[in-house]
Amino acid sequence: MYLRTMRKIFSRFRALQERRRKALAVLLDPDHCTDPDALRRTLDLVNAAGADFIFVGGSLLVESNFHSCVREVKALSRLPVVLFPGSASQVDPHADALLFLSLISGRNADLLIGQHVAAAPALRDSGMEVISTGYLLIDGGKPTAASYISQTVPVPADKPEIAAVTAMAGEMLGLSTIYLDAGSGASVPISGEMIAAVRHAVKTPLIVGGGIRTEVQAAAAFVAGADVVVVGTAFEDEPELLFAMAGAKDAFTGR
Ligand code: 1GP
Repeated sequence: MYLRTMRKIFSRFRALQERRRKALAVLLDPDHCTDPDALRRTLDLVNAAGADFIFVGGSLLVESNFHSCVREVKALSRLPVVLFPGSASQVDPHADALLFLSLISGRNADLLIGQHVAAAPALRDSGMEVISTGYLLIDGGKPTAASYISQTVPVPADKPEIAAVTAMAGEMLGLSTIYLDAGSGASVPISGEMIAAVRHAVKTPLIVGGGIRTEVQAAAAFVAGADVVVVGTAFEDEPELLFAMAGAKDAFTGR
């Protein structure tokens, strides 16, 4: 089953690089998707704004609606739904793919390989696309749920060389995608210098998120080398902002 799985979403990531295009992912926190009417309105806006992917997941979920959230999102949007799991319990075969995140900036064995072992049988049986992803937490000016729950120290924001060699090692280990994250709600997004250093260090698709709140910040991440920019908190605070974010993407790619 696993070997037959198509790599549709990863192929889309790759195609972005090859065609010099950019993509926008909206991160939905299942804990904030408990009201069906609000979720419907949210997805109407995501669909209309021109986002490319919907990521679903979180470092810590306190509600029990993860699976219903994934199914509802899938039913209400034509966009690919990609799981961004905080643990092995955040696996649902209704999604199109799962970022199999190994927290390579940290030294917490459970998040480097432990949760993956626990999730592997269900993932194999699901036939879902699994995208091996080197996940790096970068200091975003304050502790975040990701840094606290993972009990790891983020890469210092002024040490792009550390992020670059960490990503390089991840690529050498066979991880197919790199995700640089300042953590949800970060005070400051990841610098262009940091993103560019990682961009030059690896050939994998590069996802960047955490603390991106403006069109200018999204554009800066794209210019520095991000293939996919992820927006969560800013979208929750001001949904209409998504149109401007999508504009940043389209302006960069000249569409
Ligand atoms: C966090 O990259 C995502 O994992 C999005 O962060 O919520 O700050 O946009 P924000």
